Amino acid sequence: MPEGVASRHPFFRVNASLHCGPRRLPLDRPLVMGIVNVTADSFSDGGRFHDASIAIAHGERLAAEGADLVDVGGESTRPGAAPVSLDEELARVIPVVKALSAKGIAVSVDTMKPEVMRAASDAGCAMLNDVNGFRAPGALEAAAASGAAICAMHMQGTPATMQSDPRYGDVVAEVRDFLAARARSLEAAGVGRERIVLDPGFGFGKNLAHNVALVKGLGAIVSLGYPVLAGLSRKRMIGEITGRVVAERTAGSVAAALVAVQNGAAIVRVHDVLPTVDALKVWAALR
Ligand code: 7PJ
Repeated sequence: MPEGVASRHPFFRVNASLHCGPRRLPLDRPLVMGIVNVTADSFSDGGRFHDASIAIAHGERLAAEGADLVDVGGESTRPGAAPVSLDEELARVIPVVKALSAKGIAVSVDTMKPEVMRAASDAGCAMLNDVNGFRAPGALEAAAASGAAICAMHMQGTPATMQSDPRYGDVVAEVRDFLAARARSLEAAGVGRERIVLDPGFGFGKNLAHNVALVKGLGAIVSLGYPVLAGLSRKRMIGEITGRVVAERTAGSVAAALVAVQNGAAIVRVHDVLPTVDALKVWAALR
């Protein structure tokens, strides 16, 4: 990333870093998180990465394409998806975390289950990423016991019900206040603020108007003072705006990632790492 990005951007800060156990991820430029699904029914990968060795190869490829970290998930949060048992989720995720971490790749684990958080920490993960915001009993304690970075996301409702008529008074203020409260709870549980990342949770109990308001109003969440992660890649809102099916949402997703970064996102969570990395290089050089 060219010099000067940090000094001319509302969030990127010279010398700032995200603490992920012994590792530090720089926060003076936008970071790219690549998505590795180890589920049987994830809507955009069709279960192709169910096999651990395929997921490991996919994670290595995303790292080679320039991902700063890869997010490994074994539980689909698609509306109406079948719940995954603890044993099944552990069996899917932990071998992938171990293998990718052993190759020096920073691995995030997308889970709502405290037992998976603990096993993933033991396996060397760099980040725990919970779409439920560490609200399950024992999740705050598991976050505190880990040295990993902690990404807390906002979700209204549960994955099974969240897309049936979500409602807000002021979506930006409600999401901001929820995330501020989760950060306070994490810190009270013993998670240092240099480990905390916040995420508005695009598409999790939000309709298109809510998602658009959150992208435009991202600055209100950025101003809480924590790095903000934005996950817009291939989501329904990209389909609603472009009229494209999941497999044709790369360009729309790259555009969304750029706008999120422009509005202060520190990390973008994406399927299409290579085009996103290139787009961010051009963004940084031309802005
Ligand atoms: C997100 C996530 C997101 C974070 C998923 C999908 C659905 N974790 N896990 N933020 N989305 N932190 O990738 O479409 O937006 S699963």
